[in-house]
Amino acid sequence: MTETKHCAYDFTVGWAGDMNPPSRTDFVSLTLTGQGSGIYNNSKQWRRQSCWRKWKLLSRLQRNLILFTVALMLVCGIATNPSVTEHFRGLAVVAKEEGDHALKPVIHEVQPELDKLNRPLVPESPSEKQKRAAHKRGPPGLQNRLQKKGNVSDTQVEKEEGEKPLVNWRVAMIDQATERRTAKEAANKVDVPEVEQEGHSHKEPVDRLEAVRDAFRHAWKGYKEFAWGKDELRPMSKSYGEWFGLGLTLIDALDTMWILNLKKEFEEAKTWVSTELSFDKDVDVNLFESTIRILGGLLSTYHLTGDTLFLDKAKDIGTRLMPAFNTPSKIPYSDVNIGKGTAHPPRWTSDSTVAEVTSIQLEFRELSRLTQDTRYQAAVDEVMQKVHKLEGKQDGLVPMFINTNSGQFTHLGMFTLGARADSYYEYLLKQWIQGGKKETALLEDYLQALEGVKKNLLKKSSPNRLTFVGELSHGRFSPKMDHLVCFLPGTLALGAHHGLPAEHMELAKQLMETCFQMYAQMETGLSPEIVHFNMHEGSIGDVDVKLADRHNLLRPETVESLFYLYRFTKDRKYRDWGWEILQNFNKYTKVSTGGYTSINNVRDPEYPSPRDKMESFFLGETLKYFYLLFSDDPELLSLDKYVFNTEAHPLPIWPTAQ
Ligand code: DMJ
Repeated sequence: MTETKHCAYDFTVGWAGDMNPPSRTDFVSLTLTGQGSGIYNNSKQWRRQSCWRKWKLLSRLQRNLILFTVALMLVCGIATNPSVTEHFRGLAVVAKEEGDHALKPVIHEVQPELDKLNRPLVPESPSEKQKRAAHKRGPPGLQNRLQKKGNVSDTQVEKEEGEKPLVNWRVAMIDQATERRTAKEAANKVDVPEVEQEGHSHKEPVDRLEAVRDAFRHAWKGYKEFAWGKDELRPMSKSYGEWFGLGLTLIDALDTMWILNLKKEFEEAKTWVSTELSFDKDVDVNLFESTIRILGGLLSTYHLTGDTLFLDKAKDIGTRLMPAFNTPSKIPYSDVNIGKGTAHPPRWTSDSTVAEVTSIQLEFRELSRLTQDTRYQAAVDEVMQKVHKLEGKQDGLVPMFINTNSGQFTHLGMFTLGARADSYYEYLLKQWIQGGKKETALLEDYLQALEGVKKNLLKKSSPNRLTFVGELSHGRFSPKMDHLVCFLPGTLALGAHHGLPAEHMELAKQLMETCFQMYAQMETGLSPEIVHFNMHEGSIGDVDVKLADRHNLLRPETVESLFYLYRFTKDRKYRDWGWEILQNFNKYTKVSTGGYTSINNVRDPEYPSPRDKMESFFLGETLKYFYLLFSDDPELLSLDKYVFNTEAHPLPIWPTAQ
């Protein structure tokens, strides 16, 4: 049977056999030829000839239309296939990146930065709000603190075991991006947290302590393979960076390994300390950094293990740092050459920062107690006594700089609890605790400073009324808060635990919430280095982050405070917040070939932009505080027996007899 249909289009389709040219070129002739026509010939050659003949019979317009339609269908097909679009986007970006900078990893999806900064200035529609809320980690409007199912760290650890060696860092990042996608997909499927649902099930199918140990092992794997004995791992380029040339990460991590019961790793590191570590080196080190990380790390490891190897090394480095105090004012220089025994300020100034000169006391005081050599303690006590009496404070708040010649504060009128002043406040309280709560000048300075904070720096954000600590510059308030300030909730809670007013604990809880929001309100669920809080009525969000402040250096302060708050309140939400943060570190900063990297952009979950550096404090502090937060054992470094230095190295509270 042959059937010819005519439609009002200039289009002809012939299925087989009979070639019926369209009677008019402005009609579509659809010719259906069935078996019953008796002329069915399906040989290949016949089909080719017949098609070609039909094609030749078409008018030019008809042929063009057919070609155009086929081309259109092809383009639509390609455009709607996600794997193909992904591929093309990737290629475009790789091509651009290779032109820009040959060492940048593949970006899977790049939107212009500004595009994302342009958050709506007008209120969003409810559906838009929902969409954005779904993208946020944690509680938009302080509600949804439930974490999603799908433990990325588990996936990655499993993967690592059977993992093929990756060819280069670029592949490593691709690998991470794939893991992120998989985790996201998994997370989207189940919204109810596996670990603790509302009402607090005490069943914990995910072993959080083990997850921290896994994270440590992963960080250590990178350090061991690519940076053994060096200061810092550069995990993306599988290399290392030197700062002092003293194995900084290894020393900073010693007591963490002991606490996490990673015996094999600890023994390897100890062997390196006993056979390789030498301080007899012509090298300039920063007094503060080497005191809190190296001296502090060695002292605490000595206390935990009882091994005098660490005490001997502590004494060696402590003694080599002492020339820093040979200044006209007795306020120490920032830098010391530990080989030559000389010290000097930075090249551009004779100032030291106040935090640096007032946050070395716990360590030197402990060194004196252990060695019975009073010189260490005498040097650092003198600094505290001088600072105690100095002019230039405002309600107990200290400026950020102090001159090593005159012994006076400089850059007067600027007050912060962030960079350059932070641990001054922390060490006032901790020295008082370390010394058995007898040194009342320290306590007075601490209490007065807290009054100064309340009076000058404490404000509430809009719209959610988060309590935050801003800064003061010549009487002008700035709603800027460094992530570093997040040590404060923990310190306040510690003070309250040691008998200071209960209102300190209340303030600690409020600030803890704020510090958590600095993570939860970011697209990666990781805090930026600095935030600015909104204070005007009608603000859409509480937190603004400037382009230059979007990095995350794997810092510990919020996790540290979560640990204190959990220890003292036993409120499990602090653990859940910490767990959320740990998972986001795993999601966005874990490098599959080993190690974790600091990142440039906490607002871009598609491309957080790795900085290729694992800071020693990630192992020394961040992972240690995670472990202590998840541990059920209050006797594991009891806060009635130990005080942690500002690098998370526990030192004993002195027995009251002393
Ligand atoms: C650490 O070295 C210490 O915690 C210090 O007090 C502040 N900076 C880093 C961590 O952020």
